[in-house]
Amino acid sequence: MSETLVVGSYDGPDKDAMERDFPGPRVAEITEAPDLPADVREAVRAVAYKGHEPFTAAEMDALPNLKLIANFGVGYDSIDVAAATERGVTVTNTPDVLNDDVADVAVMLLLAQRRGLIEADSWVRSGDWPQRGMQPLQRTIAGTTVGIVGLGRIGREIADRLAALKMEVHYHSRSEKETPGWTYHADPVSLAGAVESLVVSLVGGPETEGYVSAEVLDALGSEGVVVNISRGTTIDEGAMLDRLEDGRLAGAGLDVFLNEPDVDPRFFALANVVLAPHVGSATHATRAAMGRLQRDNLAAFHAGAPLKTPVN
Ligand code: 8YV
Repeated sequence: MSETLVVGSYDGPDKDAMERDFPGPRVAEITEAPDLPADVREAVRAVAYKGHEPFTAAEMDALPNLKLIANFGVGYDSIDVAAATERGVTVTNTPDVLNDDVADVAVMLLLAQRRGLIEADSWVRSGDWPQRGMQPLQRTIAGTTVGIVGLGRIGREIADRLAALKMEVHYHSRSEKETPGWTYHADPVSLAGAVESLVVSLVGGPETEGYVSAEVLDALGSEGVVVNISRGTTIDEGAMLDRLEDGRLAGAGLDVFLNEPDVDPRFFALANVVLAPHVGSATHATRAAMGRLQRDNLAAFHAGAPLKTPVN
């Protein structure tokens, strides 16, 4: 169907399926859409969107017959959904199929930071273990407190896993949820003040920008570790770096950054951080499921059937 403009790069089975099911115009980034010939732009009714660059009203206006943006990813903060709604454009995303993998990465980062995995690996790999003796002692996980900021679908999976590690779960979200045994905090400062580790699992976008503020990080304190698997925007990154550098924060485990993949080089000099290149959903099975859901939304749209996972 040449009415689908495919944005971004797809690999492996996704690439083949996209080519088979939705042949037609392709661009690497949505900013190239306005440069397409007018007849191509006017034919576009759906966009298969894979990317984290802003998809703004200007690009929507360059596609006058656009009705659907099918996003590859659960987070759609790069898409101006309000502008889409105003223009009668529906946005779909790929929720749920990635919850387990993203939650696993949150746990991985927390354990790796708390138990010194990066240092442990180099302790052995360097061949210096005989000279260096034992690695310094690390911090325990079981019996300690953890706060989840944002108890959505992924946040719940994280909390379930950390509860299984015998952590005492606290959380903050817009409203209190059905969570026997977990402690609700109406504001993030109160949450951070009550816990030893903080895991950020918020949606991205303007409403959560800098939500984990300097004040929240100060409440977490010099023994505290922060983990972020959401978006780089949800934490005041400059405030976090200041505190990681001078010891007002014990450490961090981060899968997401401001301006990624151009990560602030201040992170590279820090021994108290564990860093990952936005790999939350990066497994064969989950990426295949995300691609499938994106294509199912596109297929439903072209068939005039109800969309699988609409956002607006
Ligand atoms: C990305 C993610 O979509 O789903 C999300 O919101 O952040 C990731 O799964 C992935 O990096 C593909 O762009």
